[in-house]
Amino acid sequence: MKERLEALRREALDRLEAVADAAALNDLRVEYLGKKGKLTEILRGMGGLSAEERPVIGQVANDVRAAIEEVLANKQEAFDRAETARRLRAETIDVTLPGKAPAIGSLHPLTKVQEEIEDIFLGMGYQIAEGPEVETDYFNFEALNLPKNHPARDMQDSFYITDEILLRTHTSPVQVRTMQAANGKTPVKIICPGKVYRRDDDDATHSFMFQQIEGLVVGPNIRMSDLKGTLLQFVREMYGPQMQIRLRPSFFPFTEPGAEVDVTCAKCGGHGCRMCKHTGWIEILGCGMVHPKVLEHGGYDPTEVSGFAFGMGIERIALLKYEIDDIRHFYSNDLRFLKQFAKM
Ligand code: 2NL
Repeated sequence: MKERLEALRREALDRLEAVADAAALNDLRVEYLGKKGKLTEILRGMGGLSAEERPVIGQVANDVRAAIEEVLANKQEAFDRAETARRLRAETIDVTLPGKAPAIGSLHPLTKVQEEIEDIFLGMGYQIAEGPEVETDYFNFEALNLPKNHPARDMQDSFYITDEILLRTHTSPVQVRTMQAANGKTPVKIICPGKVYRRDDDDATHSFMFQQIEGLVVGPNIRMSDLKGTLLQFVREMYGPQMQIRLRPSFFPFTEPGAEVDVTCAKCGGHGCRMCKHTGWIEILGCGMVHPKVLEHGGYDPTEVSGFAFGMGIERIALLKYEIDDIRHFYSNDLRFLKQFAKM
């Protein structure tokens, strides 16, 4: 039995010496040391040994097992080391390679123009006020001196939700809400940016939704000259110090008097061109002195305070600033269009 054990040791060690990979190593472990392995098979014959022989053979068997286990462990460690080295080589990254730049988005051109306008008025001491896009008939029309049956209130022109609730058609309701919240105190000096909705058919210059900024100043002795000076300052900061404005009489139900404001045509510098239809002027906004009835709805006594207001479409300001020919570019989300504003 001792000879069989020694032969087993030699055979096992020889084969372990030649083993090629970790899988083959494991096969040998099972073949020699496993529960149904060759060593166990030999030891099964120990029952037939005498009491003196048994510990001697037992000692040999343990030596053989230990010898095989030691070589198995050494081989296993060598294979593990080789595998780790192979993986490290395979997973090497060249940290000196140029990286892939992440795609960085940019603000929408309308957002940029809105922020630019906001900054100009913040610089003149205005506060920004916002309010709901779903409005009541009272705040959107009634309080702005557009009584029931006024043609501008035609159901066909607005998005009504119920008889009394609609999508706001201008940001003016925010201004009425702000006046009421001020509780008769002055000054009120705000701009109101936001989305407004009108039931227009979309074309190059109209959209059912557009973004408006309105301004409102209420206080004692607020005059038309304050309005004019404010708008001139705004236009020069927005378009350049050489710009001029002119006011033409106009009508809005919520102003008295009302006016439309033209600015020097940026394309020809006022000399006349196709863009300004050879007038030298481009219309950019509407304005006026706040109508006494609107002041009353705001909680003021129109014999004690006065106010001016103005309103502009952000799309129109942006179209002129960037010489864009169609308002629909702003809403189509074509990256070829939007990317042109990324670095501006
Ligand atoms: C335009 C013209 C305008 C106003 C808006 C206003 C608001 C109050 C009282 C009086 Cl609370 N007026 N807003 C005045 C004149 C013109 O907007 O072209 N918008 C796109």
